[in-house]
Amino acid sequence: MSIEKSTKAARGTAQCENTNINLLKANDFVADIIKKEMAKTNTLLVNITSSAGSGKTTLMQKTAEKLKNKLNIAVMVGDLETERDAERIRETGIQALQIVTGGICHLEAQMIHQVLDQFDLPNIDLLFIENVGNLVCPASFDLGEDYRVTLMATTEGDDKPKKYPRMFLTSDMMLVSKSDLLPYLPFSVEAVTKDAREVNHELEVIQISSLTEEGIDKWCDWLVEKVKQKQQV
Ligand SMILES: Nc1nc2c(ncn2[C@@H]2O[C@H](COP(=O)(O)OP(=O)(O)O)[C@@H](O)[C@H]2O)c(=O)[nH]1
Ligand SMILES: [Mg+2]
Repeated sequence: MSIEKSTKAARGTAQCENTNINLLKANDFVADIIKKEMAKTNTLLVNITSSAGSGKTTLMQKTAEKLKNKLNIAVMVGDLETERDAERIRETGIQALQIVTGGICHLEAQMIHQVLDQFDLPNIDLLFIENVGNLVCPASFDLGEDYRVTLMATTEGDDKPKKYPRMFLTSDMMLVSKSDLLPYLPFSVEAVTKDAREVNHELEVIQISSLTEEGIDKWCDWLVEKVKQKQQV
């Protein structure tokens, strides 16, 4: 590459970095507004992240089934296209709103804030955000959540926490999902937990299966406890 070209490329990169920094600053400003809104109504906000297909929507359905008689639950779900996940979640009888990002690979705080008035927040104990499926971009965007929970499916391979450290560093909980498939896969729960805790030593870990319900009660108890804590504040 010529000096002129490489200087131009370097300037381009610097501009991109500045744009990214400004974008993230703007995002954090709105995330703070969301936090304040949630504090007013004592609504627990949980951001669910993972790769595509790790079982987020199935877990939302299972969680709604288990907890809807105990807590008022609602979900907002982000995807690049279609209403499919919101339709699946609505079948359980709870409110679910689809946010179609139109190609954007993550949800931003502004997208959440824009739809908040469609929820009766004073009557919602637990609001989930099912983020767009990938372990990269959603890691950088604070959505004002109280907790970030990342699903790590047994079908993805147990080497992901060190490859995508930011997601695991910024999460409070890792759910090792699809545990019913463990007998058929070369996946070590011990190894994935060790790697994830080397990235984030405070990370909580629960092994779950939405199919056999392994770990689902433990997950639901965790949620109920966090809702209680939020409502005591
Ligand atoms: N074996 C197994 N399959 C699951 C489990 N949870 C979800 N799946 C399947 O994994 C696929 C993707 O699930 P989905 O909930 O749509 O994942 P999402 O893209 O993360 O929302 C679907 O075919 C589900 O039926 C589980 O606990 N065990
Ligand atoms: Mg989904």
